[in-house]
Amino acid sequence: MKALVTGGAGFIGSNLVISLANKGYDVTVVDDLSMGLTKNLESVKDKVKFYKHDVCDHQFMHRVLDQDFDYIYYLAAVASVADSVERPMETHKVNHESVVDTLEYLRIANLHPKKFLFTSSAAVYGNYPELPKKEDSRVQPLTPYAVDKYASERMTIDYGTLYGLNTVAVRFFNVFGPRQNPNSPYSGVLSIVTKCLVNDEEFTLFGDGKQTRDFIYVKDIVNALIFISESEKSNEVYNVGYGQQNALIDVIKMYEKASGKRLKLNYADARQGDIAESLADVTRLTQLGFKPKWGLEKGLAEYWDYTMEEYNE
Ligand code: UD2
Repeated sequence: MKALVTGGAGFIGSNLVISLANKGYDVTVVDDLSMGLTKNLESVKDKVKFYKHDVCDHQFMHRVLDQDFDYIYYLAAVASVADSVERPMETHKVNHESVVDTLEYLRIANLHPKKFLFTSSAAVYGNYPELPKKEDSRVQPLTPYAVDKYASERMTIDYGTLYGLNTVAVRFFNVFGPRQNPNSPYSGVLSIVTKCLVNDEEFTLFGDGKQTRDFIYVKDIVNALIFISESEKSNEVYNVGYGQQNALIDVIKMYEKASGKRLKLNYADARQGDIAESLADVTRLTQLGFKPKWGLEKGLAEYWDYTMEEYNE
């Protein structure tokens, strides 16, 4: 089986590539390393074909797509919401135009992967209070990032229904785990907590800690992506979370237990625009037959073990 993973050197991408390569897939990665790192793929570097290249180079992407993949996982993106607000046009090229160009090339070159999977985000739901978020809940994309994610997932589904491609889109909730980069204030909160625990640094908790999120371990995300792409069903959008709502402060406590360490907390005002509650309705994914293997507590424990191994190397 031949798989293409764009953004395969990033946080979720590298976890996916490692899993696919270890399952025996013939994996090709396109990543310009603007956010990803080659060291993320160190363990599979002899098994994976790697192109350091921008997905916005359409001629290049067409040549890659001509290799006729069975599965295409489209994870390349400027993953920072803040960056999309600073540079809306540039991020639009990556987060939307490159996706449409890929779909269009599949159409005109008459290429028919078993699945084209686009990765979207819970950001498309915005600030409406209705919970849990169902795939057909109202959307409210409040930033260029969210607009582009929503537009790209619609294009993905429409290319499926209009031109007979097998496509799916997934909306990630709050993903955590190995290789998530903690170095921006907008990095995933648990990567920042991890860094603080390792270095005995103070963690700034924005708000009272009662804000809730549907955190999901990256290995369950990867299993879900593979499961969804291998399923018969196409032209559908799936929420990917656990369908469990946890207060940030409770997750921190769970993580303290898993790590055997105490986090030094510094409380600060809630971030402007911070969402109070987030929760996925995962009925659609569950009905497809997917069951997560890890869960929050085991995921946190494994994330900590991984971090310690890295730290002691
Ligand atoms: C997630 C996505 C974001 C966007 C948004 C849409 C991530 C990393 N971010 O933002 O891209 O899709 O969902 O709803 O997945 N926090 C602290 N201290 C810190 C950092 C964060 O207290 O140093 C808090 C933060 O204020 C928030 C919570 O932790 O209440 C989670 O923050 P986050 O940035 O990991 O994720 P979120 O859900 O705000």
